Amino acid sequence: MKFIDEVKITLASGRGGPGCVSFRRESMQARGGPDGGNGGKGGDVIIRTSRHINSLVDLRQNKRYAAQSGRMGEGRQKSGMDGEDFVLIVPEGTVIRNMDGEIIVDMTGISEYTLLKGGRGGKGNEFFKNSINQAPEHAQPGEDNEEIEVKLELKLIADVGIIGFPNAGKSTLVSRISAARPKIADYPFTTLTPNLGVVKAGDYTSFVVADIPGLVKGAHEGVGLGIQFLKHIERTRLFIHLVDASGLSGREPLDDFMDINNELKMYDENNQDKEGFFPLATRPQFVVLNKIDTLSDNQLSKLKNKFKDVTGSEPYAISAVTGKNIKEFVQELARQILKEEEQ
Ligand SMILES: Nc1nc2c(ncn2[C@@H]2O[C@H](COP(=O)(O)OP(=O)(O)OP(=O)(O)O)[C@@H](O)[C@H]2O)c(=O)[nH]1
Ligand SMILES: [Mg+2]
Repeated sequence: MKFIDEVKITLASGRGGPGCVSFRRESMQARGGPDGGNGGKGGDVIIRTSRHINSLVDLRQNKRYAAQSGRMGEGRQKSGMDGEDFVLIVPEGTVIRNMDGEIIVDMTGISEYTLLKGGRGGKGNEFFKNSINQAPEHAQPGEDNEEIEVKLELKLIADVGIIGFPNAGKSTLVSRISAARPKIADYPFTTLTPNLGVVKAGDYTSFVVADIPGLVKGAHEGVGLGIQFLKHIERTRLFIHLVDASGLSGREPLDDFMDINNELKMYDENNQDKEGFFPLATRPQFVVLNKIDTLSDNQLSKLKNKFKDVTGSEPYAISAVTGKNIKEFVQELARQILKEEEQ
């Protein structure tokens, strides 16, 4: 199944109902005083979040969603019925943009938002009665509705994003630390859509990691699967930068590390004008050497030093396959996430 995270729809509130022109019927009089009621109010378009849905797939069924219009007023001062609101249920974290790409509302931490107001009902002729004109023949039309075309965008709400070259072992790591079971294989571009995994670190702490398709040098120019998947981890607090330490790829682990960081910089440059954008290159990174089961102690310590010279601190060293150092790594990650949350 394709990962659906973007949908374009038109939303419309309801028009106001027209006011009514009516005159009382009285037994001895041909025409009594005006008694036309007001039109009903049109329904609003309300956006509401739900934790029970996690994709926008259901919204693909229709292109246009509309609230009901208000009904016309009636004689005997009876108001028309208000139109029913249209409630659009979206997953938490859905961002709604207009067609120029500007954010209208970000449904993160907001449970309900009135996007469009229904039109007001028109006044009936009774309203226009005064000492000069006691028999007004006119009523107001209902107010127009509002209509807008919007783009809904759902970003995965993950705390930690895993970045790295294809085949670095990102999916293996996710399957090792969470209940998620992404596809794992010994060739690049195994992961084609992002996967989320919930990691339990102790009885009361858990966090969400996102495994995204691997990046390669030139990704910002469309090489490999491109960098469109980075948008799924724009919101994460931290990155795990996973590096294949085995050397079996034929590339230098440190080159891989630098190449990916460079791609993040390019991504930032290309997106810096987007409203609400939060740059990736400066996000805290956990630098993690994976596949250390393939290295001797000596090789590993040399490699660690190379990284330390560049980053200023010693990288983590794990084996996603054998599980070496994974427990400690997860604990450290959880500590760091809690610290970020407190800030
Ligand atoms: N020896 C060894 N192999 C590993 C380790 N972790 C992952 N691998 C192997 O590396 C290969 C790629 O693993 P994946 O988890 O699919 O890699 P990925 O980073 O998700 O790759 P893409 O989805 O293509 O980006 C698989 O054959 C794994 O078994 C490790 O710690 N040690
Ligand atoms: Mg993968």
